[in-house]
Amino acid sequence: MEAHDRGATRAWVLHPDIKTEKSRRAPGPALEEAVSLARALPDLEVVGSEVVPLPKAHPGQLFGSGKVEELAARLKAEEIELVLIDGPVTPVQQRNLEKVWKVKILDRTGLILEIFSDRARTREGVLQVEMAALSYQRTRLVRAWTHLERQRGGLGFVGGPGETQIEADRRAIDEALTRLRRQLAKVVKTRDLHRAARKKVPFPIVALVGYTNAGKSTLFNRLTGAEVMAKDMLFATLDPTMRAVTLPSGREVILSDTVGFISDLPTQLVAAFRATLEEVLDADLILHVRDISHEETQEQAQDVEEILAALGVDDSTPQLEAWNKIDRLEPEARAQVETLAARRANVFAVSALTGDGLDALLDEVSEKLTDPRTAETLFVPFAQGRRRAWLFEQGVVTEEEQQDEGFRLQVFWTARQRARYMAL
Ligand SMILES: Nc1nc2c(ncn2[C@@H]2O[C@H](COP(=O)(O)OP(=O)(O)OP(=O)(O)O)[C@@H](O)[C@H]2O)c(=O)[nH]1
Ligand SMILES: [Mg+2]
Repeated sequence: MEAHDRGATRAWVLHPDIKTEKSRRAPGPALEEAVSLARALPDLEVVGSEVVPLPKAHPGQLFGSGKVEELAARLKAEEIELVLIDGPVTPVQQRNLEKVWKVKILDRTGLILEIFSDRARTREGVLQVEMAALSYQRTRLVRAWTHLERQRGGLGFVGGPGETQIEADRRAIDEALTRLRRQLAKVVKTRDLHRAARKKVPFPIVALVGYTNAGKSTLFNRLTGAEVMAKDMLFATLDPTMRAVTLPSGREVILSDTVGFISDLPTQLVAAFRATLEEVLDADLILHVRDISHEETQEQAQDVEEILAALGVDDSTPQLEAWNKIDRLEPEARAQVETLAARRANVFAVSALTGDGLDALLDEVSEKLTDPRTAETLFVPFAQGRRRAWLFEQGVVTEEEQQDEGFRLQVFWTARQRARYMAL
């Protein structure tokens, strides 16, 4: 979003509460989250917000005509320039509403893409956001194409007055996507090399994951003494950061802080950020940070688990949950949360802000990482070079001898590494 000379863009936030929607969210917290998302964009002033109850979505204008008129009057009186609609808006609905309301419209995906694009700092981050935005634009072109009508989108999307123009736009997008994919592959490769180098350092990797604003960066900073931006703002962190830390037990680990998750994370973003998100697949331990003081903490945890599962994280990576922000709870609620956490082996009630509960959590992190190792002899045929390379990457090879048909290797590894090798 561009900065306006005459101050912030005046914005209005709408959460359509569609009764027929299967994955309907509680409207109150959903609207609150949408407003937080809007606030996460710079140079934007959220003038007002509201839930719009809808029996069903209208194809042409999303809302019923009475509501559209009513909102038109309000938006005009408030001099609104941008309306954020927390949900999917079809290109046709968008064009129609922009015309009657004389405002610019951004839907949830468009808004999240704008935030990501504002946050991207590294080359990889910038490329990933560009790819996600283009893939999104492309789907809007395809849909508009069936209507052969002019349309505009939130990120200054291309408009095309007819089939040929749209076909041309689509081709241009495809070409741009191919270019980006190639550039990204190069960046990822460099990073993979760094990662391989890091793997040689025998420190296990602990990945912090969680819903946006759960307190990952606050915890990261507290444990590492780093100064990653931690703010009461959605998607404060975009680019992954890694730091070595010595735990109280003396054990050294590498802690990684990364982008937070959100419900209905645009698929284009998940696809584009796969490389970044997949770092958690490589982790030796996943630390799921939850804002236990949030009214939707349960739903948020479920969203995070779904995204982790979609990325391919399975039970082979040990997981711990940090129920964060206990300092925000009333004494009674806090005692209850602490009792509940104490009963579960992998759950710890903590406050990243005050430091409460962190010692117990870190002891368990150390504990979980000291997997017993065993020695074993393996035979790897020449044809399985990839498996042999993996063993070296993991740093588990203690001896190697070349034979007629392959290599005989002595390894010293954990049960988890063994299982992963077998699955290769
Ligand atoms: N009261 C309280 N506030 C906390 C605690 N941990 C984090 N916060 C606050 O919660 C907000 C979000 O914290 P971050 O550390 O930026 O959250 P994050 O998970 O990194 O968020 P993203 O980077 O957006 O995914 C900040 O205002 C923090 O100060 C805590 O234990 N107690
Ligand atoms: Mg963060």
